[in-house]
Formats: sequence, C-alpha cells, structure tokens
Amino acid sequence: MHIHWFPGHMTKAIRMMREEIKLVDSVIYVLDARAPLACVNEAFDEVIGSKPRLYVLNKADTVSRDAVIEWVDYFRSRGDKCIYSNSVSKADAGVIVKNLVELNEEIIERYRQKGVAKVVRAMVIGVPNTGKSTLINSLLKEKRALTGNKPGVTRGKQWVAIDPYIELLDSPGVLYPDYRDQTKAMKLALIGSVRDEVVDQYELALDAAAFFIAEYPEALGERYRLDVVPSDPRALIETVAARRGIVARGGEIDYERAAKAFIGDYRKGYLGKIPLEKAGLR
Ligand SMILES: Nc1nc2c(ncn2[C@@H]2O[C@H](COP(=O)(O)OP(=O)(O)O)[C@@H](O)[C@H]2O)c(=O)[nH]1
Ligand SMILES: [Mg+2]
Repeated sequence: MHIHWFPGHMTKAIRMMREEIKLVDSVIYVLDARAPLACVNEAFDEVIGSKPRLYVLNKADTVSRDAVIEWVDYFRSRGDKCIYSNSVSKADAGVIVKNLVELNEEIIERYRQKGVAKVVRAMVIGVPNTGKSTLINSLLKEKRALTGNKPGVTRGKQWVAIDPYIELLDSPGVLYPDYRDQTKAMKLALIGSVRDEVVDQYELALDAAAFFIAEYPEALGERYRLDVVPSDPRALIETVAARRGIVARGGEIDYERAAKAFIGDYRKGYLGKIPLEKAGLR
C-alpha cells in the first residue's frame, strides 16, 4: 500500500494552529489509544513549543485496560502528563478537567496572587478522527461541538466554554506530511484518520490482514469461525467474502466490498479490543 496525502488545507491548518496557539495557555493532545505513536504529529511539537500539554489516550474503550495503562505509563515515564478517556461516555470528564487544571496550576496560582481568577484556555489538537470534538462534548452539559466519523469535519475556530473558568478551542485534525513510514500510514488509515477515499481499501485490507494474521490469529479465528487461519492475506479476505456472502455479479468475489467489510469489522471492534501498537512492543 502506498499513501501520499498532505493536501493543502493541512499545511494551512498548521499555519492556523501557530496563530491560535498564542491564544491558549496549554494543549490537550488527543491520541487514539489503538495507535498512540502513529497519532503523534511531529509538526505539532514546534507549534506547541513550551506550553504545557496533556496527552489524552482517547477511545480507551477500544483496547484492553492493560494495553491503555501501559501506554499511560509509557508517556508518564517520558515525563509527560497523560491520561486515558472514553469520550463517548461522560465517565472520564472529571479526570480530564482535574488534570487540565493541574496542568495549568502555575499560571492559575500566578493570577490568584494578583487577586484574579484565571480563565484557563486550552487548545485541543490531534490528527483527524481521534475524537477531539467528542472529548470536548463529553465535558459539556449540553452537546455543542460538531462531531463526525470522518476526518475534516471540524473547520474554523470553535471556542467552547465548559465552565466559567475553562475554555477549550477545538481544532481541525492535522496529519503530518511524512508518509515515508508506511506502517504508520497504514495504522492511520485503519483508525480512520486518513479519508477512505484517498486510500486503496483493498491494499489497506491486505496490510491489515497481514498484521492481524501475524499478531492476532486467534481473534480472526474467532470472528470468522476458522479452525485454521489462512497465512496469506489475500486468502483471508476471500474467507471474509465467503463468510459474508460477498460476491459480485457472475459469482466472483467482490474484493473491494470484502476489503471494506474486513476494515469495518476492525473499526467496529468485531475483531476484539485489538491495539495496533503496544507500548514497548512496536
Ligand atoms: N469508541 C469510541 N469512539 C469515539 C471516542 N471518541 C470519539 N469517538 C468516535 O470517533 C469518531 C470521530 O470523533 P470526532 O470527535 O469527530 O473526532 P475529531 O475529528 O478528532 O474531532 C466519532 O464517530 C466518535 O463517535 C471514544 O472515546 N471511544
Ligand atoms: Mg472534530
């Protein structure tokens, strides 16, 4: 598979971020818990500079508790602040707010000494589809931020006050320009951070199949009721097609549809809580 995708609006988005970062005290850096390192956009480091950042491993419900805790430990061992969240539920909202306040403790205290209650402003950043808007929504009493399961739903500036003293700035997802690392690109495509329209779905399914055959054959065996899991990615896609009755006119296998079904199975969690990256084992 080969993905080359860095459309102009992504470059523009980075430029916009450089301006908007000036308006905030800190950053909430949202990563997909299934592939946290693939979600790291090196271009963000320069944008964030020395502003305090809180990493949030979002979609924590899509991997095992152990896997997400290992990632939290990994980031903390680097000296970074890191928590995890399932933003679809509101269960982790309290932890996020508490950590955001802690992240800004110094500046809050500085203002307090001057007798001023500081309004903390944070920018929520991350590659597309990591759940930035959903996370902001989860902190709100009422739904307001726009969300969608497609990269690029968030456009323009969106300030959201979650209480009188905390304001969050949503941002459009920005992908990094570096597609030399095609493994990273494959993971980003699988978690929906690269638009499906620009990725060959069959090629993506083959890469994903090769990965799952090597790392999680039991999960495949269970999902598709197989005594023997094919060692060949193409054969696995054919098995998926057979199990789902996916045939084109004339009785041929519809590879494109089978590929999409397979990718969909992963995204919907039907293959199980499978991380694409494990801390310490990448
Ligand atoms: N399972 C799960 N899905 C989530 C979570 N957070 C967001 N999503 C889903 O991920 C998709 C993208 O979310 P969105 O907030 O639009 O992502 P954004 O592009 O980063 O703003 C939506 O379908 C959300 O419902 C989460 O914690 N767990
Ligand atoms: Mg969004």
